[in-house]
Amino acid sequence: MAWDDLYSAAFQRVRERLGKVGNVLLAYNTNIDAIKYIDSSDLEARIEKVGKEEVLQFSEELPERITQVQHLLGGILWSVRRGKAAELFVESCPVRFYMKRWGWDELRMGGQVGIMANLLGGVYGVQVIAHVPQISRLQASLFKEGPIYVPTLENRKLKFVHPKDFAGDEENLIHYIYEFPRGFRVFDFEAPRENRFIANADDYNPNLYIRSEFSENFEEIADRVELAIISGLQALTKENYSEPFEEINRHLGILNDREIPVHLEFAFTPDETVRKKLVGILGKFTSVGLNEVELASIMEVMGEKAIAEKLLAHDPVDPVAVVEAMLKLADGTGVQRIHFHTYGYYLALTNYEGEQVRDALLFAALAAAAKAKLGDVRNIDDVAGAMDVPVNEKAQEVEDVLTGEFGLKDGIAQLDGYQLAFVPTKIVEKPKSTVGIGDTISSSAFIGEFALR
Ligand code: 8BR
Ligand code: 8BR
Ligand code: GLC
Repeated sequence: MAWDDLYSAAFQRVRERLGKVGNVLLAYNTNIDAIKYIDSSDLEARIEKVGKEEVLQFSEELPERITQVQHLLGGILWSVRRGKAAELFVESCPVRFYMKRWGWDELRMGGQVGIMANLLGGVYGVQVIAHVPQISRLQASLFKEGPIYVPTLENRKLKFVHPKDFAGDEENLIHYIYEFPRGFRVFDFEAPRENRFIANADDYNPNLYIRSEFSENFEEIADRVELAIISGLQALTKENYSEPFEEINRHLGILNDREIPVHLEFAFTPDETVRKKLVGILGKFTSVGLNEVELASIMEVMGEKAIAEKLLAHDPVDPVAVVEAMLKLADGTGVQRIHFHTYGYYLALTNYEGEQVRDALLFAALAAAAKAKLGDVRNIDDVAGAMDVPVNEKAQEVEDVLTGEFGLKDGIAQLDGYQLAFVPTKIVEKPKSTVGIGDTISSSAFIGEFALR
């Protein structure tokens, strides 16, 4: 069948059944994204002012965290030069103040939880319970209308309210997102791809702060949900991970006891100790979502250096290397579903069969194209509108390879003990922004699959 036909059939089916998806728990990271579309002469002037040589040095090698303006500008330049995303924690108050004065063009919902809550609750109409570490008035105002709830205590009784109805005004957790388009020029550098650099001025999410309403009532919260998506573990370090990991393990135990499928949105985890620990607990998750850099970084800590290198060597990413890596990860951890996404195509390896896996990926690709095009998906018609975006041409060679290697047909192949699902994605030529597309893809596919079951 032609991909366009598969796309429209999948969209219709998922749309009709979204109402059947039960409550979804989303934990743990929510923040405010202050998005600045950077201007090249402004950036050049700022770099000259604080010392070009030093800034250039940090654009060769990222500092571990931001303690001076040179780190901030160097980090932005690091991302521009490679067309790669990166995120660093801002420790210094003067740098936080510098960013505040530099300003932003747009305030948007941020963090995997916040972005997914607005998409699932605000667009798909699925009930969600979200963990929001700090509910400031600004943070609350960024939630869409819809069945989005946070737990609160009233006379020591647990209640669920929309974040806008949460009484109290807590801190603003701001992440400054510096976005640039493909071809963006600074000095002699030119961005090979659109992307962003994130400067994280937030003391809660990086430490995986968990609210007491959540930790003290987790059983009761788990009793109310049918699915869970976990994220936000990526910023932990070997210094601070052990306490949050204990709590997360407790939560996973409670969810596992109730047989609630749990998805982990992996996200780039720079600390190797934490990454290893994450791989170690992956078997407690039903599903995991990741991109090529994240998969390669996992292969590295699993001692598979050669596969890691292969994953980063080609554009589009070599699908045979991806399948090899996914099989290693599935066999090594017992995770039942691995959803891989990259520029141009997605793959899902599952230890169960069915076309719903592929159809959910198609639905996710439409949501991703809508997000890329508009920056924010406002309603389900925006997702339908993405049908007009053309299917990525480069994906044909990927499909041919998979057909030759594994006998792929209509995007589905059988491997020993697993099913492989493939879809070519729709690529928006000039995306509005890049932040949050990965979250849109993973949550739409996970929820879409359950809608179709
Ligand atoms: P994309 O360009 O496809 O978005 O992927 C780049 C990857 O590099 C992302 O997964 C990004 O998060 C990751 N990355 C690298 Br490399 N260094 C990083 C860092 N210091 N902090 C966060 N992410 C980083
Ligand atoms: P990560 O941030 O987790 O890497 O997710 C980004 C994903 O967004 C990519 O894997 C790619 O599939 C998708 N994407 C990007 Br980046 N740019 C896109 C575009 N212009 N149109 C559609 N999807 C895009
Ligand atoms: C990370 C960032 C957050 C951003 C999100 C998008 O969680 O910290 O600012 O909104 O990624 O995926």
